[in-house]
Amino acid sequence: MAIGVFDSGVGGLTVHRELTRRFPARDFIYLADQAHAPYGGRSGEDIVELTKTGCERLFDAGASVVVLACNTASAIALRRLQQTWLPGLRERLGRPVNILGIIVPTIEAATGKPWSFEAERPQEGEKVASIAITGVFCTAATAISRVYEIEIDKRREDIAVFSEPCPGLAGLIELGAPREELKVVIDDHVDALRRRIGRHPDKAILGCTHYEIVAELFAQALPAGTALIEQPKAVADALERYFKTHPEYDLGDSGRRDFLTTGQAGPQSEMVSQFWGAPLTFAQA
Ligand code: DGN
Repeated sequence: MAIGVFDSGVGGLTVHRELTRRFPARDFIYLADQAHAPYGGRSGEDIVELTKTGCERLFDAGASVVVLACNTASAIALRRLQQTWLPGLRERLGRPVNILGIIVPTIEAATGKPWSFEAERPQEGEKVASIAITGVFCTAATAISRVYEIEIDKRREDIAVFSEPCPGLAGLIELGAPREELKVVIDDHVDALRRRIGRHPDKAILGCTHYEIVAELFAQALPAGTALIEQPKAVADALERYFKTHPEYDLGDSGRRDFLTTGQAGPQSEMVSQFWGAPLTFAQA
């Protein structure tokens, strides 16, 4: 059995790399749905169906837990699949399985507040001392879902959230576009967000796992005072806590690493190999 990691493409590798560092002895199966990437401009129904099919492949290949290493799928499909699909699947497979998302762990890292913070919210009429701004760079689908705004607002009244959709950026990274081209696009979005809110954000979340591959371009475009939240680390922290309280999952212990794609099997772009630190080849799913 294994930990499954799912994304529309190569973005989830940023989460996978951190998870394999954290759980080196565990078995991992990575699935990139490159035949259907990018997800960011697709309809909600499409994203739910594609995510379900991807998870099914991973469970059939022996995953016990599938991490949706994709903000778009976590925002749009996670709750639907957990509520409507998982119970039947567990019955069919006859073993414990689960699907976990990456947005709540990221929000907990960004706000320092777990779900139970609800009780500590300021009373109505109580003054909030100052408002900090968190900017979220993400796909159009994630921005439209307003998941970051909604979830952060549940925890903190002193944080204002502004999502900046970056349509097309994940696709460019997926295809290994030149860094100079990506830099222009990223600089534009950072500037668009600054103009929209009147200043740079205090914290920034790269709310699309693809963007983490070029995190240094975001860091260069943002001022030194803007703290970048590390989503892969936040996810690994949350998973470590989760496995401590959920010993029922068989995660394998032979250190196996499989990389599968629904698209064209073969080597990934130079940019991905650079990020990975070695040439990376996907096999056909
Ligand atoms: N990497 C994914 C995300 O975090 O949203 C999806 C990118 C895409 O398919 N557009």
